[in-house]
Amino acid sequence: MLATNTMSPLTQKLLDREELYSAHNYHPLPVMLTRGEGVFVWDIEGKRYYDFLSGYSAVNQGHCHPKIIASFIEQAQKLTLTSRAFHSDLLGEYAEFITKYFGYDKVLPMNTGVEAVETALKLARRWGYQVKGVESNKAKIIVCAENFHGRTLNVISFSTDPSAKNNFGPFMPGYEVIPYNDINALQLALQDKNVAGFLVEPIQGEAGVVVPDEGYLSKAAALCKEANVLFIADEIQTGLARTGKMLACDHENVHPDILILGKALSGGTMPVSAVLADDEIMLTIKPGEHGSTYGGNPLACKVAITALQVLKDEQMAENAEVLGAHLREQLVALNHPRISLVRGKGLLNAIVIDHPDKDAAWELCLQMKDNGLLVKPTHGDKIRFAPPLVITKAQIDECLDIISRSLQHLA
Ligand code: IF1
Repeated sequence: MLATNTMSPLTQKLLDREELYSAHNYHPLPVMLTRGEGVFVWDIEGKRYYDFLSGYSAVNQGHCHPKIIASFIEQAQKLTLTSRAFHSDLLGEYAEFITKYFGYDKVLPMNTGVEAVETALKLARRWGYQVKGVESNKAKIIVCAENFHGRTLNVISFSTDPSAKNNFGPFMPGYEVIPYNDINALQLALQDKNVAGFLVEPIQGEAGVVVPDEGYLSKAAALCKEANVLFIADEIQTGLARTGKMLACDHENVHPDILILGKALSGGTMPVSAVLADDEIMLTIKPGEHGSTYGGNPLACKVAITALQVLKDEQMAENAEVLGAHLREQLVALNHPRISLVRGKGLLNAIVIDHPDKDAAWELCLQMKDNGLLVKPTHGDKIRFAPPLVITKAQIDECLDIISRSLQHLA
């Protein structure tokens, strides 16, 4: 049976309404969701699916985690926002909790991931001028090709993805793009005395879960230290237990100079992001020089404490490590002629589909949808498999069966 792109009249009606009134900046799979719990989501017809995208790794703790939701409701009925014009009792509690959790002097709380990336870049430049002694207005940040760090004009200035960048110019100067996973290229770029930072994803998510060579992160961090350049890790997607360790950098015992977190920091309830650094870097920004209306709001603080606590209490990193290895092993064992590659770490994985039909990955995703599993292709031929970290082995095996049955339709 061919995958169905057809849907119920009600779903079609809701899709049409969305099409009419909402911007067309995405091309979602034709499914209309209305409820989520743990590893499952339900559509408006009551059909249940495994969520293998986890809200782009924002619901690592599972949809509507009961403890996170309880914290959200409790705080939402008490105090949600004071602005930073006044203190709230929760900011200090959260700041102490998260800085001790990851081992930094301070945190600068923001909301979306890209705001945290922008904040990290501002801190790196400011540190470059005021501490390292970079020439005025000449600070450079090294980034990697195929990066994804968000959608603001500054951040897409160093994107190498035409669909994210074309016809949005003019762009921000001060960035040098080098190949990912290339230590020699980094060593060369670090010779420039005006380099303030190196911004890198420990695993490139949007590029299709590109895992660098063993040792790349630790060598890169060592080279940055030698060159007095800040190693800036964007762990917005790879962090918070997703890759089998609390941070992807932990696989190589790398302690970034600036750590950027987002997505699952709130367990998928609301935008919460954070930048962590030690005082030498963090205190280069003085009162009134950076901020945001919602940054560090009490609701976000309360939710983030619980979201971080349940990761440890429920040993989600350990679970991701074990079940990720099992998932990859079984995907390889399918030995399907159209799967050219299986790669990933922990429960951040992807398969690469090798097929003359450029829509093959999309068709496969439609088939998996019909069979009760939701994923979506990235960059055409890669399908990311990133379920919530609360998934069980039995559920992984059920999903492997769904994937296997769906692949049978891929000639
Ligand atoms: C989209 C995926 C992309 C990120 C990393 C910063 C941000 C993201 C490593 C910005 C956001 C989201 C954005 C979403 C698609 C999704 C994504 F890989 F996670 F699937 F694009 F790469 N750094 N990733 O992954 O965080 O401002 O969105 O909170 O924009 O299409 P944000």
